[in-house]
Amino acid sequence: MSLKLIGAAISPFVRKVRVVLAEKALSYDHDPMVPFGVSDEYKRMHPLGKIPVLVDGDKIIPDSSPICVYLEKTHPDPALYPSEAYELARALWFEEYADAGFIAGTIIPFQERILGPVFFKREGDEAKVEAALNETLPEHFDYLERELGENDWLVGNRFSIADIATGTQFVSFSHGRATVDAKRWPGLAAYVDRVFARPSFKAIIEEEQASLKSMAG
Ligand SMILES: N[C@@H](CCC(=O)N[C@@H](CS)C(=O)NCC(=O)O)C(=O)O
Repeated sequence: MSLKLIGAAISPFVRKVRVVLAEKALSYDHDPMVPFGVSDEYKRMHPLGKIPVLVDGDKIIPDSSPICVYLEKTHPDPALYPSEAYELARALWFEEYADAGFIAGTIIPFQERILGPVFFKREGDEAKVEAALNETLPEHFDYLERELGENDWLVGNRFSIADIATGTQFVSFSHGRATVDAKRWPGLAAYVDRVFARPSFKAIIEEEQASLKSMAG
């Protein structure tokens, strides 16, 4: 049965699922629906009216986190979730942290520099960007730098859902022309480069950059 992913590619949560699909070399149909004025039919699949939703035959899964677990269980190879209890708990923690907390800072440059001006035709607010960069994000970057230590990846020193969930937020951040200061956070800056260089992320980033460029005109 073929998979169908619903949701615009520029959403960090849709991107998270697309990276999992790419890591697992799964093909799928993609409906790039934007979550504004969503239909009643869509709300029957996702009562919150958010993206993404995955459809697998008669199975409907809303929300990126259960979608990624579903893909892991149905296509276990390569494994993107640690099997050891503590590592699994840590990976799920980083996923929750990125999805529900870290995003509040990383999305601001994208919202104010791209989403507002390009999609909603409103002027971006650089003061909000400065506040995110100088007030909100430094403590998150300190935390991630500390958690990475000398490791290449966040959990068990193996690429996992923790890196996908965190990495997708850094992609939005970079679309907003923002970077991690490598002098202040050398480990984190190198980590972001490492995540972006993975073939799964790289292809998706290049595709999104091209479509953002064409939308900006
Ligand atoms: N926890 C959800 C978050 C999904 C989410 O917030 N998606 C945004 C797009 S990035 C959305 O659909 N927003 C529309 C809305 O909130 O009505 C997930 O992981 O799928």
